[in-house]
Amino acid sequence: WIFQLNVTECVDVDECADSLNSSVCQPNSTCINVPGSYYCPCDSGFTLDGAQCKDVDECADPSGTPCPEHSMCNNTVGSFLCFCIPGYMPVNLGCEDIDECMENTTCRSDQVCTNQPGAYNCSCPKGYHEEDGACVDTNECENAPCHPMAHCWNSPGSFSCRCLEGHTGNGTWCEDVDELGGYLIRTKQLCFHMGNHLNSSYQIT
Ligand SMILES: [Ca+2]
Ligand SMILES: [Ca+2]
Ligand SMILES: [Ca+2]
Repeated sequence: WIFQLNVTECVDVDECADSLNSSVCQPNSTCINVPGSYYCPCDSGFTLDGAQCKDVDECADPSGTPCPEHSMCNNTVGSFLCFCIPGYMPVNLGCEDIDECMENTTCRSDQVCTNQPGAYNCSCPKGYHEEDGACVDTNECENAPCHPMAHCWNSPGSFSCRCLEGHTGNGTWCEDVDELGGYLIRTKQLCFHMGNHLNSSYQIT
């Protein structure tokens, strides 16, 4: 307070005036003048620790990281930064998976690209396998996928099974045509005759 003799009132001293500001408050605080006094609240991102305004480590907040999902928190003096982790890119204040498969150079031209959260996968198409840096046809016939009475035909990316001559079926199962056919016909005839006897008014005398 400065008492002025010519008036009967006290005039507040602005301790925050530019000429004084550098010395009145501690670093990282802002001087706020009030009638008869002043105070020095810490700037945003700083907290009072004893007589000092110290940086807040936002990344060490026990209630959780201030950064969005799939990002890393980097503490800085007075603030903090969030970096998307590898495989993610910043979108609308968050981090979203990069669809690496949108780039047709991600995988080899003979491979299939599969996007995954934070990653991607390059693999050979179905029916092909990786061999010396290329996708080559898998010879499925080596594992005998067909019926024993069928031929296996390997083809690029696939295979087919065909029943041997004299057999019927889809190749996964095959049965002898003549034997089975004859049996079925005989069975049907027998049923037909029996049905006639049972359903008609024919009576055994
Ligand atoms: Ca900080
Ligand atoms: Ca991805
Ligand atoms: Ca094949």
